[in-house]
Amino acid sequence: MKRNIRILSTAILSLAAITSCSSPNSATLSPADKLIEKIETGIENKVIMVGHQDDPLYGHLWKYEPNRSDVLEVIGDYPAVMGWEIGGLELGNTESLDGVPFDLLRTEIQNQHQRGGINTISWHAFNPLTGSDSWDECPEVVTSILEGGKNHEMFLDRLSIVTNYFLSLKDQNGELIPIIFRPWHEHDGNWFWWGDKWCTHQEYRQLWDLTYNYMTSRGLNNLVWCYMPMPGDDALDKTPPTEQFDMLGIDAYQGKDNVEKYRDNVISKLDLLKEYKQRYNKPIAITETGSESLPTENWFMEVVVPLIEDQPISYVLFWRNAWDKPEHFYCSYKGHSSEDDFRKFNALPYIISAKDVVKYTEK
Ligand code: BMA
Repeated sequence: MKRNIRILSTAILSLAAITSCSSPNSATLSPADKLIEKIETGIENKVIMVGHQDDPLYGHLWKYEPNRSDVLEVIGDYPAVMGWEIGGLELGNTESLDGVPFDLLRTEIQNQHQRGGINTISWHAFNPLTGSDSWDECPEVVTSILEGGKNHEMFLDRLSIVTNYFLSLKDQNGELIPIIFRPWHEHDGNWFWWGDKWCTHQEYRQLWDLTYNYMTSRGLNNLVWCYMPMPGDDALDKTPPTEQFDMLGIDAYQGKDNVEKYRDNVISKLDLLKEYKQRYNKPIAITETGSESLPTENWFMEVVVPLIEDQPISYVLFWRNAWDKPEHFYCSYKGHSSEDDFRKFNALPYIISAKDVVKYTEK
């Protein structure tokens, strides 16, 4: 799914079109290329897609009820973008670290694709060195899984399991479903074993390279690789080569009622994103955000809206509403005091949910 391969194939297609006197058919684009085109079209049309993590799988105090969704119950539609988590898949587990069965997850990915919506996947990978989870802050893990490291083969096995799962994400016609994939996210912090403190910039790039090359070589042409630029990084240093990523995203959370800090953080990260957008000519998004338990009144309209209106972002994704932790929710749900505010947010003409994705993102 390298950009230069795309350019080459576009050139071949254009030539074919000239010789056959017909226009290039979008059916010949890879699933990833089609999704990138949709994302770019949405930005050109100045719409922002609303996203929610794990939306139809579970919500505030409920889980696995077919067709249920906290967002649906508040706004009358599913989110345009659904985020999913695969941590634990690489161990051969049948359920994710959040207890979600991967078979059920596949079905919901297919449902979201079928309704015209967009899927994105994050991966809180377990620590291959200690066996603990991804928050196991620990040096030498990345070194141990790179080529020559003692866990390299083990890591390739894990990549293989993840790749096999991605290869199983197919639509009714047997076509691979496009996915925005966000591996090795939030590497600017130190809370994950791939965090900034735990590996050099070069090792991080090698980790990305290994992941990208392995998965691509196994035939995954449905992944839109999303890289998170690092604030303060004066570029090109940690950033993967341009042909190894397709879009850019940031994650930013509001701590308890700390609105000012959140604003400053989002503004500076968006500035960085736009700088990268310009430099690399790739679409951008707010790939994770939220304020746990939504303590700030009218948070969506008064805090989020001023930050995102007029910004050239593809989507904004609010983090999950856990079924088993009553305080751990980032999106509105039926009965919560933020309901009206979230409805107003979604009623803005430029905020779109699942039913409008095709209309605004397909040419
Ligand atoms: C975190 C929290 C955790 C969860 C993880 C992966 O931000 O929501 O409870 O396990 O994401 O989904």
